[in-house]
Amino acid sequence: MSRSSEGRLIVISNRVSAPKGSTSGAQGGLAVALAAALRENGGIWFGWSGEVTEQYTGQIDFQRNQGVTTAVVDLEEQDVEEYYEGYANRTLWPLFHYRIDLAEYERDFAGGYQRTNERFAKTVRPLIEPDDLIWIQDYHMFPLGAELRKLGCQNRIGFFLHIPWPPRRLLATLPGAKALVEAMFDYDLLGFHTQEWLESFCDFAIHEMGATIEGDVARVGDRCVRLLADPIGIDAKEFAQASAGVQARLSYRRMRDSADGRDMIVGVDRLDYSKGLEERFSGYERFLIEHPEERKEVFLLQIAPPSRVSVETYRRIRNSLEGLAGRINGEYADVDWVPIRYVNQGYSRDVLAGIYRAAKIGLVTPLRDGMNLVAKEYVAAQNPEDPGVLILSRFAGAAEQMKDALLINPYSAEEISDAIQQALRMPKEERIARWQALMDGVQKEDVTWWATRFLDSLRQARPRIEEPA
Ligand code: GDG
Repeated sequence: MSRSSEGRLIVISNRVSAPKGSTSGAQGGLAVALAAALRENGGIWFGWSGEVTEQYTGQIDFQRNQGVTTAVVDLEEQDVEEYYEGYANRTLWPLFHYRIDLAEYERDFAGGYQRTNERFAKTVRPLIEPDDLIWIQDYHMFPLGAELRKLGCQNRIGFFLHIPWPPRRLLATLPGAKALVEAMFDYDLLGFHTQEWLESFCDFAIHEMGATIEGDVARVGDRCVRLLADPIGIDAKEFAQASAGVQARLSYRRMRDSADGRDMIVGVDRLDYSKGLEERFSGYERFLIEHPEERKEVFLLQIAPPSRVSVETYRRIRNSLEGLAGRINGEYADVDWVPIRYVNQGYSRDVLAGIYRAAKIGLVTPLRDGMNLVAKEYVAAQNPEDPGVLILSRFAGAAEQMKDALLINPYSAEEISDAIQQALRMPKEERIARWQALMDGVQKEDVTWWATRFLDSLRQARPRIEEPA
C-alpha cells in the first residue's frame, strides 16, 4: 500500500477493533478490512469503546497493538440508545437497505445522533495534526466531517459508506434527509462500493438539492465533493493462508466426516433481515420439493451469529427463522438426515475457512448488501482442483464484480432452487473455469487495493482552503 510521506492516517469509525488476526466469534466485515488497511499505513484508529459510562467525559483510552494505535471513548447510555441503537440501527440501517417498513423516524434518535457526532468531533479534534489524512467510516458518522470543519479542521477528509445508498424516493421519506446529504459536501471524497450506490447518491443530490455533476465531482452552490466507486475486498492472501492452516484443515475434516458423503451447502451471515435468510430457507425448501431424489444427498449448514440483539426487529427475525428451520426440518427430516443445520454461534476465521472449503455450494442471498465479504471469502477458501460453486444475489454489491457466480434474484424461491440444482450438476471443468475467474478478481481487487485506491484519490482531492494569491 502506498504510504503518505506527508501525514498519518486517522481512521474514525463507530467501533474500533484492534488487529488480532484470527479471532473467535463474529467479526464485522468492516473491522476485518480496516485492521488490514491500518496495519499497512500506521496511524490512529478512533471510535467508541463499546462501553457505557454514566456521563460522557471524552476521556480517551489509547492502546498500541501490532503497529496500530487505537483511541477509544465510552458513551453515555442515552447516546447508545439514540445514536447507535436508535438512529444508526433502527432508522438508517433499514432505510438504506430499502426497508422503510422497518425504519423508525424519531426526533430523539436524530438528536442523539447529531449530539454524539458532535462529541466525537470535539474529542478527536485535538489528536489531528495539520497534514493528517482523515478517513471516516460508515453510516454512523455522516455528519462528522461537517462537525470537524466547524472546529476549524482543514485536513483532507474522506468518507466511505459500507452499506447501499437507497433510491432517492426512499431517502426522501427520512425527515432531515437533505441536511444529512448537505453535510456530506463538507468531505473531500465520498466512496461507495458500487456504481449503483454512487448513482443513487447523485440522483438525490441532483433532484432534491439542485446539484450538478461534472465528471466525478458533485457540486451544490459553491461546495463540491469528489465521488468514487471503490468496491471493498478481503485480505485474500491472509485468507488463503488461514485456509491452509492446521485449524482450517481440522475443521474441513470435521465437516467432511459429518457430511458423510453428502453435498454441503453453506450460508454464513450475521443474523440480519437484510441477508435474505428467510427467502434462502424457502428457496432451499423449494429445491427439496422439486427434487425429492436429492433429499438425502444434500444439507444446508446455516451459520448465523446473532447481532444487534437489543433491537426488536432482530429478535423478530431470529424467532421467525427458528420457526422456519424447525418447520422445514420437521417436514422433511428422517431418522438419519436433517435438511437444515441452523447454528446461532460464531466461529473463528480459521474454522470458518475450513467450513467454506468443505462446502460444494456457497449460498449468499442478501436482499440488499453494500458489498458482502462472505461471497469473496467462500471463493478464496476453495480447493483450486475441485472448487465449489458460488450462488450470489444480484442485489449484493459484490454482484457488480462477481459475474461468474450463479447470479440469482433472492426473492424468487424458484431461482434459488434452480441454481442449487445447476450447481450440484455443474461439470468440474465449468466449476474450475468459473472459480478461476472469480478468484482472479478476489486476489486482484483485495482489501489493500480498495484502501489504496481510496487514499490515493483522497490525497489528490483539492486542498480545502485555496492559498490566497
Ligand atoms: C458490512 C456491509 C460490507 C460472519 N460470521 C462469522 C464471521 N463473519 C464475518 C464474515 C465476514 C463478515 O463477518 C461479514 O461481512 P459482510 O460483508 O458479509 O457483512 P456485514 O457484516 O453486514 O458488513 C457489507 C461490509 O460491511 C464491508 O464493507 O461488505 O455489505 O453490510 O468477514 O466472515 N466471522 C467469524 N465467525 C463467524 O461466525 N470469525
